Amino acid sequence: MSRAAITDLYRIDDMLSAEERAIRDTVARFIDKEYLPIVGKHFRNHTFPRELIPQLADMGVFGATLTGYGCAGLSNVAYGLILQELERGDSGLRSFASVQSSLCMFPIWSFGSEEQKQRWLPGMAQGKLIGCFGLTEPDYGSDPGGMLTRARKDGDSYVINGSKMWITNGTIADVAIIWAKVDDGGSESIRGFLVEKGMPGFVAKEIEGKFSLRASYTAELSLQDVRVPASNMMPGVQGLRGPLSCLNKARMGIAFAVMGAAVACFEGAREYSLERKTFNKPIAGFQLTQEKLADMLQEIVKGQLLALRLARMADEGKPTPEQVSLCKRNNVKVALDIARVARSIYGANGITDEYPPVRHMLNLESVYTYEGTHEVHTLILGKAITGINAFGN
Ligand code: TGC
Ligand code: FAD
Repeated sequence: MSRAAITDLYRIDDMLSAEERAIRDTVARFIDKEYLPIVGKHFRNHTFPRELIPQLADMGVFGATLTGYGCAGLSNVAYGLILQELERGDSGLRSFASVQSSLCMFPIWSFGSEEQKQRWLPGMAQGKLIGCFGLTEPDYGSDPGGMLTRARKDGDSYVINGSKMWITNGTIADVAIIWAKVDDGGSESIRGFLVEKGMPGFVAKEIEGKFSLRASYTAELSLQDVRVPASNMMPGVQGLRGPLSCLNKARMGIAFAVMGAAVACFEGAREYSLERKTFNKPIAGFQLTQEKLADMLQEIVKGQLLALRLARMADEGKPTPEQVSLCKRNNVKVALDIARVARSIYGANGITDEYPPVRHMLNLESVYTYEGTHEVHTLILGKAITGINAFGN
């Protein structure tokens, strides 16, 4: 049995269209040829390979599911497969694409004015303009409804004050979608503003000291009396529903994508276990190693089937938030478990960056936390199951 045949034990490939397989294979080749040889260096140096952005754009990665404005108009399944390949490379590369596509282009496409769409979407699809999404604040992560960032109406402008924390792409973004409460209202007053690089009072600072997602930029954004034209407010949505509906899209992509990290760990560990000998035989020949590999493969197959079903539901209509939560919660957890077990198969070698599992393991700790922590998704499901809201009071 070939390596690929083992990983795709359930012939999920047969459930994909020719177009879906083609885009996946194109991105897979790009990852193998262009990205895997350099990712280790970027992870070590805490840098992101910006020179690859035009190639990602040429493959239709940015805003892949959107129509018009130079976007590829692909299915959610195709988008999931693209992200899965990017994350087989590194969660940092996938994060870049998720934020650009699901958290910036999607809200502008869904809630922006025609002028905003024309201004930003074609350049973002081409990778010439980069976006970031500012929801989380230093004191409000899981409960964004408590945000302190405020936008005060002043003539034809809004004046924004506040700070946003842990913002992917923040230091390289040309536009930041900043979610803020308007005129001291409650969470029902939340609006999304397009804050542009260079606007006076707007500063993005790289967060240092990360042990996770090192091949990705993550920033703290500070906004002090930033004056933005009223025409930079997205007219199509108000309230927490706005940012949370973008998160549905992004969470779905992540749930699909993390299986890529799991596949990288599984395939690497399998190969290593066939070569590495102890007690005069390959460690793959020990029953305990085989159990590890069997558990990994089983969870990959289950996770991929779950993600495929979710993406197909998205292609047919809108999946419910709890359907999205179940998949994000399951798939990130199993991917993280797989990365840890794969790391153990490499023994001491597994703690170095010569092999990928420890990098994936560290990255997946962030993925476990962002886009709704594992616990937040547990409570979203708990509420759907019982009808009782266990958040807060
Ligand atoms: P709650 O009262 O439940 O809801 C407020 C309003 O929002 C609506 N809503 C949703 N709408 C669309 N999609 C969803 N998933 C929605 N969930 C809720 C709800 O219907 C209501 O609408 P309306 O019109 O009736 O007012 O709100 P809550 O304050 O109790 O909070 C619920 C909770 C905890 C689930 C939510 O706040 C949450 O999901 N918290 C987690 C925050 C989070 O995920 N942050 C992610 C930041 S972005 C990020 O991490 C990017 S990482 C990117 C990368 O690098 O890949
Ligand atoms: P907290 O909300 O302080 O939670 C701490 C712990 O308490 C968690 O375990 C949590 O599950 C638990 N907890 C909280 N409330 C409850 C409860 N009611 N019941 C049980 N347990 C609870 N945000 C953006 O807006 N844009 C981005 O681009 C972005 N990129 C990110 C990139 C990285 C690398 C990281 C690490 C984060 C990023 N985030 C981004 C932020 C991310 O969304 C938040 O970290 C996340 O929502 C959790 O918020 P917090 O870190 O403040 O944790």
